Order: sequence, then C-alpha cells, then structure tokens
Amino acid sequence: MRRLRRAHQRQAQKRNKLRQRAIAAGTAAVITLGAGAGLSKSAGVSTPDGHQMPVSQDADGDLLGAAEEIAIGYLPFNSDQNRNTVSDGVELAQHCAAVIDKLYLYNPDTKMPIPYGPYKIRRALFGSELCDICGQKVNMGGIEIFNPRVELQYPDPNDPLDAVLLPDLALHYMEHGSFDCFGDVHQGRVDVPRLLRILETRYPYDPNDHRLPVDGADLDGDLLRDTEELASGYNLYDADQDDDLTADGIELAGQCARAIDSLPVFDPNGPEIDALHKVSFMQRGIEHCDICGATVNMGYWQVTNLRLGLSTDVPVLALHYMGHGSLSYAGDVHGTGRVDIPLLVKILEMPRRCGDLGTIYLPSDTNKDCRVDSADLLELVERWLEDAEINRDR
Ligand SMILES: [Ca+2]
Ligand SMILES: [Ca+2]
Ligand SMILES: [Ca+2]
Ligand SMILES: [Ca+2]
Ligand SMILES: [Zn+2]
Ligand SMILES: [Zn+2]
Repeated sequence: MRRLRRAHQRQAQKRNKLRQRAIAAGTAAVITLGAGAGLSKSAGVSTPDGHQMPVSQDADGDLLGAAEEIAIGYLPFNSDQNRNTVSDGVELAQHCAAVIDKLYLYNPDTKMPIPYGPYKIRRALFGSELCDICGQKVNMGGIEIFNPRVELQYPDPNDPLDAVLLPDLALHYMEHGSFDCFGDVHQGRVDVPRLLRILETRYPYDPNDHRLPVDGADLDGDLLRDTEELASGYNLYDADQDDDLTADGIELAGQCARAIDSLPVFDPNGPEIDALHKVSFMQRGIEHCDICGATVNMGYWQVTNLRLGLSTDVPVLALHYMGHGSLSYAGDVHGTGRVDIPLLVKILEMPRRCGDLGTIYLPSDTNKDCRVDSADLLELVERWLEDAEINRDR
C-alpha cells in the first residue's frame, strides 16, 4: 500500500511538472497575442491535504475518475464546474461525509419504524485501523446505508472496498476530500455513483430548508415545474443545463432576485422613467419567514417592463426566499405561494448577465465570458498543449 501511495505521489509530481511545461509552452506560443490575457488562474494548483491523492483516469485532476464523472453527470474535462476554486471531487466527498453524518441513525434492536428515505445502521467491530496518512485510529467497522425510496442499499455485496459496510476509514477520508482510502484494513475507493443515488444528492452544496418542495410535475427535479420550464424555454429534461453543479431552479431564483435588486426604483418626481423598473409598495407591518423566522416588510415590489407592457408583484418575502434559492415561499402574511416565474423571466428579460440560466455561448467562446477574443484562443492553446502532452505520455 505504501508503494501504491508513492506511485500516486510520483504521478502527481509528474502531472504538476507537465502542467508547468505546458503552461510555459503555451505562454511562448501565444505571447504575441498579448492583450492582457493571463494564464495565472491555472498555475500553482496545490493539494493542501495529504489525504487527497491522485485518482487514475482523472484528466481534469478533480479527484473524480472519468467513468465516475460520466456516471454522475459531471464533466470529465472541467475540474471546477461551480467555479468556487474547490476541486469538484473534493467538495463532493466532503459534502457526502456531512450528509452521512446527519443521516437518520436506525437501531434494528428497537421497534423504531423504518424510515422511507435514506437511513444508516452502525456496524461497529471489535478492532481499529490506522489511517496511512495522518495515523488517526478509527473503528474497523462502519455503517450500512439503506434507502427504501430508491430501493438501494450501500454497499453492493460485490463492492471491492468492503462487501458489507462503508468503513469508518472511508468516512474519515471523505471528510478530508477523498473518495479513496488507505488504512491497514481497508484500501480502495467508495462507489461514488451508488453513494450519490442512495443519498439522493447530486451536487456538492449544503441543503437549505427554504427550498420548499415543488408541487406539480418536475421531471428532472431541479425545482422548476415542467410547465414553467416549457413556458420559459428551459430544459425540462436536465436538472443542470449549464453544468455548474447547481440545480437550475435554485440558481434561477438567485439570479432573478439579483436582477430585481439592481432595478431602478421608480421615482414619480424623477427626470425620466426607466423602461424596466420597480415600484415600492412597502407597508406598515412585518412578515415572518416560516423557515428561519426572519422579518421582512409585508409589502411588495411591482416589477414593470414598459417596453413589453407587463408587470408583476413580488412580495419582499418572495425575494427573501429567492435569495435562498427558492421560487416558493411561506410566511405569516402571504401564506404559501410561488413566484410566477415565466412572467418574471419575461419581464426581467432574462438572461440579463453572462452566465445567467439560458445564456447561449458562441462555440469559439472557450472561456464562456460571452466575448470572443484572444483570451479564448489562449485557453484553447493551453488545453491543446496539455492534452497533446498527456496523449504523448500515454
Ligand atoms: Ca475528473
Ligand atoms: Ca468546485
Ligand atoms: Ca424541472
Ligand atoms: Ca445549473
Ligand atoms: Zn487520516
Ligand atoms: Zn427565511
């Protein structure tokens, strides 16, 4: 096992060197393009935690193998799809560890009712094992996970890591951002697609209770109803049509909230009226959020687009929920309700900013900033050089 780890480290060093070479070559090749484009963003990527060892067949170095990325609907050639500077595999592992930690613990010795959603059973064993990296001592047992709703259990009886449980060692490594684990009893890799399915989680973000369940058909489960997606031209078969690892309904809610925030407030004494504006209908009273108890004005904004002759009322409460990624809301004045999202999207003329849901990128816009310029060529050259070197070394 130690030998395997050293091989991993060699591989990582080789990859880093290779990357530096490719970047140096890339700089030389495109230096004449100038125009202030930089290569710095991809240089100097380091692995801060020794538990995060390289994974085989991982072209983008995000600690998810290509086959895993395909299986869970991630992109095998993009290491940071949600652009938060954390490798997607690292944050997914940490997220799964946190979800498992909070999972309902079922004790089969009691007469507790069996839950319908995911739950875990503890299988502690007499004995412990040591982590190869930090030496921490963990129980050599672990947990079993069941989920009647999706008719799955973890692990699969043929799982090469452990046929009967998810080892505590694996959970220790997941907390450190790795689906691989190396100890003196267990060595191997967590079955990532099975784990995500049984946990009914797909993206690495924390759950937020403001994201109320959507009533009505939502085929892809992205918190946008099929009817809303059809009316607004979004993809009703894809929960993450822009591949940013955020369910599309959640990001659309946030983007619309930002758009409303930035609208000019209509001023009857002002010099001119903006075609797209909001009118304040604040009231003398407050409303409480059912979820977090925050207080907001019980009034609303009237959002108007004079060009289209359309307007809609958006309660301040709804804006609070939209800021938390939800188009549905619940408070003690407005009760439960939902933003008329097709109308709002039309009024706000979404997508308003590059990167908003529904943005269409030109094929040459390699870095997806909605501008085709030398930075795209630079990115293309860098990628090409890297791929060519990897291909040659294979
Ligand atoms: Ca990968
Ligand atoms: Ca990321
Ligand atoms: Ca949907
Ligand atoms: Ca998305
Ligand atoms: Zn450790
Ligand atoms: Zn709230």
